[in-house]
Amino acid sequence: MARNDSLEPELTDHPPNHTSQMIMKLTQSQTRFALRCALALSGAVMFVGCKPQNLVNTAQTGGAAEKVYVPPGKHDEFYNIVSGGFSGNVSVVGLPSGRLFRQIPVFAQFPECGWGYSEETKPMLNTSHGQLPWDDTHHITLSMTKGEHDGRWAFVNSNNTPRVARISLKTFRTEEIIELPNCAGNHSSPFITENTEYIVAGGRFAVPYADEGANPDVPISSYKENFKSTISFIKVDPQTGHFKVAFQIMFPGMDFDLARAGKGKSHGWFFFSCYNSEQVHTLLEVNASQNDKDFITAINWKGCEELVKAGKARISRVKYAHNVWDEATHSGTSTIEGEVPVLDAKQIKGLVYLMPCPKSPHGCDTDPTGSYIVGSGKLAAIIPVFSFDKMVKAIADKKFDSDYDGIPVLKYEEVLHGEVKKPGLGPLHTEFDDKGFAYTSMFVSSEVVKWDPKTLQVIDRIPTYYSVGHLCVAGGPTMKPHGKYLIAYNKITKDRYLPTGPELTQSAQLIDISGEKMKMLLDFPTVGEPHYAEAIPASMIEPNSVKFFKIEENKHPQVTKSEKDARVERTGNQVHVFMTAIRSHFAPDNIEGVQLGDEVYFHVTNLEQDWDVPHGFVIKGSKAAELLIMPGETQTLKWTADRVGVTPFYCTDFCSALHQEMQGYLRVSPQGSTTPVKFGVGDTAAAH
Ligand code: RUQ
Ligand code: CUA
Repeated sequence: MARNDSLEPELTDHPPNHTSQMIMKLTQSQTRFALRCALALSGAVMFVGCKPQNLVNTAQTGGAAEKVYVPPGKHDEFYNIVSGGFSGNVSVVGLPSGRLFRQIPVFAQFPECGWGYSEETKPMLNTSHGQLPWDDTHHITLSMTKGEHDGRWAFVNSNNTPRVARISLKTFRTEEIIELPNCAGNHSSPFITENTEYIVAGGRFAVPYADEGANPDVPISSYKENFKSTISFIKVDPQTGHFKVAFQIMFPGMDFDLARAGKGKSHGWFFFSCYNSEQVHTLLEVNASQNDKDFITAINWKGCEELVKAGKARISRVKYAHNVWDEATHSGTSTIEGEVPVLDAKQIKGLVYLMPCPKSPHGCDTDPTGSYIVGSGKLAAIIPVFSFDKMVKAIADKKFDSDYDGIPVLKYEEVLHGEVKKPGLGPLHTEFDDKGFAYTSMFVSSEVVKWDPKTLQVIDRIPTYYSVGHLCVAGGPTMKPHGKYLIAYNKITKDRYLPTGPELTQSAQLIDISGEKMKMLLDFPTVGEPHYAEAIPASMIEPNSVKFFKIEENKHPQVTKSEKDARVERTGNQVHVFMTAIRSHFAPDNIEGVQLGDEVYFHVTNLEQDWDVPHGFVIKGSKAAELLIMPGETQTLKWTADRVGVTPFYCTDFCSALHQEMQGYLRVSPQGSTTPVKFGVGDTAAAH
């Protein structure tokens, strides 16, 4: 079969090792289809082998290289803000080049810049469990105004210990992290409303509530009675971006997976996919695939907001951390919050409905007009598209099937716009372009399928290498997609790159969607395992990028604004070094009078007032990572004097021709020694 001769699912270009994996993931109803594919596949392999096929398909040749080539000195057209999955962080990639510019540390300690190691950044990783060094990021959301990107912030979730973070797109730094109480497995998160009114986060695991008065020590087998799922609405301050958990909605135990806000006509609603409507607690692989349909949960959040305002929510007393970075003090603070309003989905009549959705839905995506809601059942052989208008009508006409634990279930046929037939296997996520088309990732059949949301006709398909998860169309989740590129984030790369032992890199593949047919342009390795990503035109971010911090605005309590103020102070067994860094020396760079067992705090201020001149600081035996101090900033490294002698310190960032000279010594004497505290630079060492 020649490529793209037919728009029927076609699997002839995958290597043999992929077949068995595919078949394992199929349900009975799909086996016949899969067998046909497998037969075709083995035929293809016998004929041509898999390598040549790969080459043919990748090299959509002629001009692909040119289209991704950004000549030296020129900038990329888009920023791609990409979740790092199990790296715990976020990466910033240029498109179309695929070049990695930065990793933004968020939920994982990051030794490269001291995130989570410096005294100022430690509070950012605080939680009700204490300081956590790692988490798992899944989804990126960019801030919006009137349903369009506004280039202010990126938001990202942590999945394991439920938190949501806000990243400034001016400094590319994490500015805020809030923990979500009454929640476990923060997967359906963070998703955003049209004007960044709320960031919304749904829990994947139902758990017994452990708030005031509740006893969470219950048998796991009492899931149906005792386990609850929670969706959190986090209010975002329109000026500062600061978070507040405005309210939560408690649901019967079901697994919320993904979500999207309504837009335009459906603004005011939120849609969540959920699986495990069976409410099982073991071997979900089998037990949670029994029901033919799970649900898309539709929530009228504007109505919920009103109820909370009217004082109708129960106040749940719980402890959760709220960490805020202050750009003036260059420091984070962590506050433990104590309560959150909770609504019960069963009791808020008229605000929550369930739409049946086939086969354990994963992705739940709304189109740019807000008319359609696409559910992607991981095990379904079709893609159901729901109509917002029909949903509103079905609610008005009371077209209910039944109720699910007290929540009305709408009739499938009454809310369905239609089904995309034979889209491929294992639909996961859908994105939208600027011309009104939809693109769905097919995990099992490793391809992207382009279709028309109005007619539900498949228009084009392109293979990915392999097992694609999320897609990103630039501006895809907004009301005004930028289009042009689609990036496929693949889970498995197998034979695509030079092998690196048992672990292979995940990959991103850049696909040109400007024409009728999709064209693969490039694939490039990623950091960690990207789940979702967003892309935004560079022109919306680049002009606002912060170049340095103004030293006169530095309000760090231990700032040293000029070299003449550099000093060493002892209080008990704590020694505070107020140090400056400027090309190419530290002041002071000779320090004496420290004693064995002292806790030494190096408060280093980078006095540079110029773009791209960070200084690093580290001292031998440091149990923290280095500091990487931006121009105008102050950061603190804590170090314990654990042996007598003279210990060197140096700058780790190549800052000038004399960077290698940017070094110094600290003398440690025995406890009780009479060596006076003495410090200096040049020969000005003064005794104190
Ligand atoms: S997920 S690959 Cu964590 Cu968004 Cu679907
Ligand atoms: Cu400062 Cu190298």
